[in-house]
Amino acid sequence: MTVSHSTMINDDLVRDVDDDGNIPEDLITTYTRDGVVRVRGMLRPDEVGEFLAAERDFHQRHKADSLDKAGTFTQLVNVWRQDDRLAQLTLHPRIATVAEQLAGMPLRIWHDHMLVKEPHNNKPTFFHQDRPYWPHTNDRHSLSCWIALVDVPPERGCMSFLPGTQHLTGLRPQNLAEEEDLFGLAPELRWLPRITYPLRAGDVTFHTSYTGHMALDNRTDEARYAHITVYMDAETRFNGNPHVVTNPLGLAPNDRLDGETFPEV
Ligand SMILES: O=C(O)CCC(=O)C(=O)O
Repeated sequence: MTVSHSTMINDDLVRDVDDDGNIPEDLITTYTRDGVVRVRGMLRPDEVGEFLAAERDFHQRHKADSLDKAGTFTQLVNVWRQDDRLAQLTLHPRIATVAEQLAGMPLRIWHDHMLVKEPHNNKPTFFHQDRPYWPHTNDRHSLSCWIALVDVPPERGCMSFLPGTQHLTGLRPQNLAEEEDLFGLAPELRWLPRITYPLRAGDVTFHTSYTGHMALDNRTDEARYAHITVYMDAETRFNGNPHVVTNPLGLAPNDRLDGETFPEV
């Protein structure tokens, strides 16, 4: 389908954040209550243009290396380690400042990833939590910033969240290609109200790593470019389990996740 409004730049920019990364107290309250919050106008239009160009270039050059083979999206992980322009996005100080206000503690980068949904991809990303995938211990909090680099209305694959599920720990990792997996583990979640946040280019959402979430399929004629920066408690240690980010690093259980791979923000 065709989405008629601008798909590149938020031309009637609404900003919930100033250039230094200060946000109103009520957004912190929303994040604490729901485990998710939308922050509009995180990136200025000039920044969106630069980062989208970098994201498109990188995607064209590397899409064959996608970790996802199910056709849900192109998933390219730790792009900031390979591309200087994208490093400026992942390490963006304004975004990190907001993340630390929400988390209420010093943070490090865990990893980033680019998630591109091709036009008419016909595949939602089904409900899951993030934290069960990760080889972390000694962590008090972790959260993702989902950055829209094009306008992402529901028709192009924006995210929906299960508010309050940030308190649900201890589930095994869920399969994001299986619609029923999370609900099979926790049937009561099916009846929670869901929050869907359409995003203009440059808007973001932050969700905790336990907040259940999904993304719709892309039914439009344009690709959905999202860049996700994942932050973890600066005290996080490695629990010894396999993960694509830590597998090459030769870590021992209980090692700190620090150094240049996991910089403080
Ligand atoms: O954008 C998507 O399709 C899913 C994103 C997601 O699950 C996440 O950012 O944790």
